[in-house]
Amino acid sequence: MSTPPIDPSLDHAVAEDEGLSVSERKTYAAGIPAVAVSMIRSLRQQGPKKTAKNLLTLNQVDGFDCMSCAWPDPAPGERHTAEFCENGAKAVAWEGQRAEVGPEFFARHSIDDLATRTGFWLESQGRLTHPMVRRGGGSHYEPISWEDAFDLVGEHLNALDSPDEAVFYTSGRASNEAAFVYQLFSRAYGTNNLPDCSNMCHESTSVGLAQAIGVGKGSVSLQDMHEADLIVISGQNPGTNHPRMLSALEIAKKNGARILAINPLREAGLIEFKNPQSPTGVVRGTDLADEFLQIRSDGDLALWQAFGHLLLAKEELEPGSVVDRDFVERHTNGFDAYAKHVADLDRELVCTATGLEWSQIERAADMLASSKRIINCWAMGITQHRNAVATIKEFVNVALLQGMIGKPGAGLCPVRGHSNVQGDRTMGIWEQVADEFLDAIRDEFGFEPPREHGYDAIASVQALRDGRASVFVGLGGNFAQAMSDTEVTEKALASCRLTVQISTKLNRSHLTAGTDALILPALGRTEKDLTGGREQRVTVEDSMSAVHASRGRSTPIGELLRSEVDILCGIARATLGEKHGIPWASFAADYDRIRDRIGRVVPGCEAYTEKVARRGGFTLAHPPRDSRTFPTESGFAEFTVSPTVVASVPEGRLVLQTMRSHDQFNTTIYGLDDRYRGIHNGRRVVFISAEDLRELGYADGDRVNLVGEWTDGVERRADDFRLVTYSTPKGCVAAYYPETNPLIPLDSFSDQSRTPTSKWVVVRLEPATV
Ligand SMILES: Nc1nc2c(c(=O)[nH]1)N[C@H]1C(S)=C(S)[C@@H](COP(=O)(O)OP(=O)(O)OC[C@H]3O[C@@H](n4cnc5c(=O)[nH]c(N)nc54)[C@H](O)[C@@H]3O)O[C@H]1N2
Ligand SMILES: Nc1nc2c(c(=O)[nH]1)N[C@H]1C(S)=C(S)[C@@H](COP(=O)(O)OP(=O)(O)OC[C@H]3O[C@@H](n4cnc5c(=O)[nH]c(N)nc54)[C@H](O)[C@@H]3O)O[C@H]1N2
Ligand SMILES: [Mo]
Repeated sequence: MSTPPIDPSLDHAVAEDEGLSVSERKTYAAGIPAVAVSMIRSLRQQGPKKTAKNLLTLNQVDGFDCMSCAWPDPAPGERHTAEFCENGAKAVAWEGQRAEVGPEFFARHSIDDLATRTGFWLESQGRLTHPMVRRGGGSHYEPISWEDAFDLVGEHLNALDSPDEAVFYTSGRASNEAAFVYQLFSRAYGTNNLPDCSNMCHESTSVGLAQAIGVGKGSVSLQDMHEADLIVISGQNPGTNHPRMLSALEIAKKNGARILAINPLREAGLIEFKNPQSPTGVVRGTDLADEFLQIRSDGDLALWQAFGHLLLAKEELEPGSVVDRDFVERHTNGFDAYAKHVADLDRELVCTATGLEWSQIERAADMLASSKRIINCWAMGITQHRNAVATIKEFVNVALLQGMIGKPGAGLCPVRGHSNVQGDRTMGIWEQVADEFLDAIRDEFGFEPPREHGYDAIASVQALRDGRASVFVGLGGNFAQAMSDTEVTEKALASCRLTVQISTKLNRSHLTAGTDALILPALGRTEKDLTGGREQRVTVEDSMSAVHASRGRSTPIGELLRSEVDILCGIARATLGEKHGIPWASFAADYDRIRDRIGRVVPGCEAYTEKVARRGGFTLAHPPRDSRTFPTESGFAEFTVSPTVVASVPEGRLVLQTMRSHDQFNTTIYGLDDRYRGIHNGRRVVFISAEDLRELGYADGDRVNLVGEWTDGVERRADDFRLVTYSTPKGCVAAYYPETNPLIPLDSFSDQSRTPTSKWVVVRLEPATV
C-alpha cells in the first residue's frame, strides 16, 4: 500500500545537503522558471489529469481556496484562468501526492526509527490514510477504528483532574466551520486553552492594532492596493511567501504607485517582478522598489520614529503640507505627547539602530510626505521581534499623522500567513477571547463557558513541561517544529499522557508522541468532502477580511479519511455525549447547521449561511476602514509613545533571523533549493556579510556550528552550517527555519504579544569539526 516517493530527487532526502551549491542571487521573482518548476513538480506528484483539475479550480469562485497563503483573490469577474502562483501550485501538488502512509508503512518503521529521519523525508513519504494509535508507550503506531480513537480521546479527557490540563492547538489552515466547532468543544469541555499558530506569527499585529485602532486586523482591500500612490513593504518577502501580491504591486505600479522596501535582505520579489500571467511581464520585468532601505535587524521602531520626526519637521516649515489636521483632531488621541517625543529624537541613535545614513532616511520620509494614498504592509520581519508591538504602533502613529486610515488607496496591511489564520481567530480560536464572545456562546448553547484566559503557545509548552497539562490535541500543523526551543517543546509533547494529531502528512509532531498517541488523517482543501452523504463546503477569511466558500473537487487519497469537522464532532460526542445538548452529529451531517450558529454567535457574521452562499462571499465590517470609527476604550485612534530602542549584541556575537526558503511552507519542505537566493540542493546555510566573515576570521564556504546565547546560561546548538557571503547588514545573519528553532529560547518572546523572537536570536559561530 505504501509506495516509495514519486519525485526521484526525494529519495536522497536523508543525505540532504551533500550536494549543496551556491550561485548568484536573483534580482527578479516569478518569471517563467517559476511556473515551469511548479508544473514539473505537480505532474510528478499528482499525474497530469489531477493536476489540471486541481490547478484550474484553485482560487476560482466555485473551487477551493489556496492553502498556501492568506493573500486575497480578485473580484469574481477579474480572475485569471490560472489564478495561482508557483508556491500555491507546489502546495496543491504536495497535498495531492499519490504515495500513501498507512498501516504497512508504520509496521515497517518504529517510532524511534522515524524519529531519526528529517522532516523533509517524513512528509515526502506521502499522505496519511488510516487512523493510527500508539498505546502505552509502545514502539509502533498501529491501526485503530475511528470510533475507538474517539473513545480513547474521550476517556483521557474525562479522566483529567481539570479541563485546563488539556491543550487544543490550531494551525491556520483549518476552516471556519472546523474552528468554530473546535473552540465550542473546548469551551463546552471547560477550558480556554486554545493556542494557535497566530501566537507565533501575527500576534504582535493583533495586539498592537487592537490597542491603537480598536481592531486587530488590516484596514485595506485589494482595490486599495491598486489605487495607492505609495506602498511600503517592511519585513516581508512577497516573492516567496505571497507571490500573488506581486500582481497587485504590478497593477499599482502601472497606476503610478511608488514602492519603498525595508528589509535587511534584497529579496528578489522586492526588486523586480516578471509576471508569468502576462505576456509582457515575462519579457520585460517590472522594477518594483523605487527605494530600498537595507535596515539592521529590529531597527524599524527607530526608523518609523524618525519618519514621524521628519514629517512633523516638514509640517512645521510648510503647515498643512503633511499632517491631516482634520483627521488628527476628529479621530485621534495623544498627538501632543507623540509630537513632543519624536521632536526630541536622537538622530545618532536612529542611525545606529537602523544602520542607515540619515540622508537615506530623509529620502524615504520625503516619499511619505509627498504621497496622498499610502499603504503600509508588513509580515514576520516585524512581528517576531522583542519590540514588535511597539514597532507596529509606530506604523499606526505615522498613518494617523497623515490620515491614512479609512480612505481609498490607503491603510494598514499586515499580510497574514496561513490561509485561514485570520478566520480561525474570528471564529473564537483564541485563548483570550472577549467576554462578549463567551456571552454569545452562553446565550446560544445554554452553558456557561470558562472565563479565565487559557494558555497561548508558550504557556502551553510551559504547562506540558511542568506537568500542569498532559493532553495535547493538534488541529493540523507541526507544533514540535514550529515552536521555539525545539528540545524543550519536543520533551514537553513527549511527556503527555495523550497526544492527538489531526493531520494530512507525517511530521515530527507525530514522533514526539505521548504515552498514548493518535494520528487522525484528515481530508485536505483540494479533496471532495462527502461527509453525511452530501457535498460539503467550508468557508475561510483572507488577510483583508473577505470571507468566502471553498470546495475541493478531487477524489480523496483514501477512503478512510474524514473531514476536520467530522473528526472534531466525533471527539466532542465521545467526550461530552449529550452534555449541554449540543448536536454534534447534526453539525457534521450538514455544515450549514454550523454556519447558522456562527451567524448567531460570531460578531459581524449575522446571516452567515446566506452571505457565504453568495458568489464571492462577503467582507467583514471593519469600523476604522469603513467609517473612521475606532472601537478603542477612548473611542479615538491612539497615538502612542515608545522609547527608542537600539537592540545590540555582545562583541563577537551575531543576530540571527530565521526565515523561509523558496521551497518550503513553514515546516513543510518541498525541496532543497532557494532559487532566488542562489542556494541549491541544501538548507544548512548561514547568510553572512563579507565584513563579518573577515572580522570573525572565516571564509565563504566554511562550515560552522551555531551556538545560541541567552540569559539563562544554557547553550543552545544547531550544528554544521555552511557560511554563504551575502548582502546583509553587518552583525545580522540569516538561516532557515525550522532547522534553527533549537536556538530560540522559550523565554525569548515579544513584549505583550508573547511571540517567539524568531527574527532576533543571539548566536556565536564555532568551527564545525566535520
Ligand atoms: N511559499 C510559502 N508561502 C508562505 C509561507 C511559507 O513558508 N512558504 N508561510 C506563510 C506564513 S504562516 C507566513 S506568516 C508568511 C511569512 O511571510 P514572510 O514574513 O515574508 O516570511 P519570512 O521568510 O519569515 O520573511 C521575513 C522577511 O523579513 C525580513 N526581516 C527580518 N528581520 C527584519 C527586520 O528586523 N526588519 C525588517 N524590516 N525586515 C526584516 C527578512 O529578511 C525576510 O525578507 O508567509 C506565508 N506564506
Ligand atoms: N524559527 C521560526 N519559527 C517559526 C516561524 C519563523 O519564521 N521562524 N514562523 C512561525 C509561523 S509565522 C507560523 S504560522 C508557524 C507555523 O506552524 P504550524 O501551522 O503548526 O506548522 P505548518 O508547518 O504549517 O504545519 C504543517 C503540517 O500541517 C499538516 N497539514 C497540512 N495541511 C493540512 C490540512 O489541510 N489539515 C490538517 N488537519 N492538517 C494539515 C501537515 O501534517 C503538515 O505536516 O511556525 C512558526 N515558527
Ligand atoms: Mo505564519
